[in-house]
Amino acid sequence: MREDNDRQGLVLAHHGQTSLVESDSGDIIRCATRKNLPRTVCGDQVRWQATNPREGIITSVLERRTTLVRPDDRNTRNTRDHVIAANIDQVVVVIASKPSFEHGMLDRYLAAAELISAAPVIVLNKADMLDPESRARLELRLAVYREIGYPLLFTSALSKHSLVDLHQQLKGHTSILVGQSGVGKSSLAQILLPEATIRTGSLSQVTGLGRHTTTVAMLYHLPDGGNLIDSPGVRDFTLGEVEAPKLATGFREFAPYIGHCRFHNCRHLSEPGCAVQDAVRAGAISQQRLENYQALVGSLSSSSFR
Ligand SMILES: Nc1nc2c(ncn2[C@@H]2O[C@H](COP(=O)(O)OP(=O)(O)OP(=O)(O)O)[C@@H](O)[C@H]2O)c(=O)[nH]1
Ligand SMILES: [Mg+2]
Ligand SMILES: [Zn+2]
Repeated sequence: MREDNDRQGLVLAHHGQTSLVESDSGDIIRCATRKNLPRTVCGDQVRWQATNPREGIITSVLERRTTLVRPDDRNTRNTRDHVIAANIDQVVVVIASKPSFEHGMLDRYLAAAELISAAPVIVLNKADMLDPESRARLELRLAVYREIGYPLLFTSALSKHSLVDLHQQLKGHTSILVGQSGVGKSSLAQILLPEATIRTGSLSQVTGLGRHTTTVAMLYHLPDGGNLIDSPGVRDFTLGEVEAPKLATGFREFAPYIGHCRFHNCRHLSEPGCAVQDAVRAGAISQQRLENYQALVGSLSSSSFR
């Protein structure tokens, strides 16, 4: 419902009942949300009305071009999916040698980005901690992603110079930094956004893991154009309910083979005449990527496959 004194705004962050809205004139306004509206998220375009000079109320949320969603743990009673951010066009998956990463989670993030048609970028941060040998090992482990066309950047928050390519990659886009807690998302954001004050936190000495320092996703404007969203780290990232044929489109190198399997509803698990499995045998698709895809199919409830 559009009202005459409504103004346009951009949600920079959402916390509790309050959204931080940037007005069309660049002011930051604390806004409540009118009842019966969906919960606003970082990156939402909204219409709002002032209630006093620094406060207002959101009256409508404009249609979202994309949403990055993290489904809630199915083992808990809370089954509501959690929208992390809206209107993003690039997903920057940050990984590090410490805390270490596993390919399954990386592939789940990449698939999630593909499924919302956001461009994935892989950033291996804390490159300063790698000796030449471990760097070479990591390059080899990650080579498959370069081969299938994903930008793969090695960065270090200790060296501004190492961020030149990332800086270029972010220009003009609305990107979100995602990944495990403690990999250095906020540290990278702080260098890219020298005007901002962004909290970072050390790893736990006991577990070697991050301490979940960032608690809400926050959108910042990049000095050279574009937006960067710093998001809270996760322990794990799972995909929501996706049907197998759709899930396969989250693995971009499968594309030339999809539609060439013997069975039109092939799930590329162990069906005979599967073109994707043939491509793995022929060395055109990495075995590990197929296995990660298959693990994902297995982890989603059977009811979601039709
Ligand atoms: N050596 C080194 N340490 C880094 C680098 N980037 C971040 N760190 C350190 O790693 C720790 C975690 O950094 P954060 O930027 O808070 O990590 P985060 O990914 O934002 O973590 P959450 O907000 O919990 O998700 C801090 O102690 C940083 O100083 C890097 O490139 N090299
Ligand atoms: Mg952080
Ligand atoms: Zn198949």
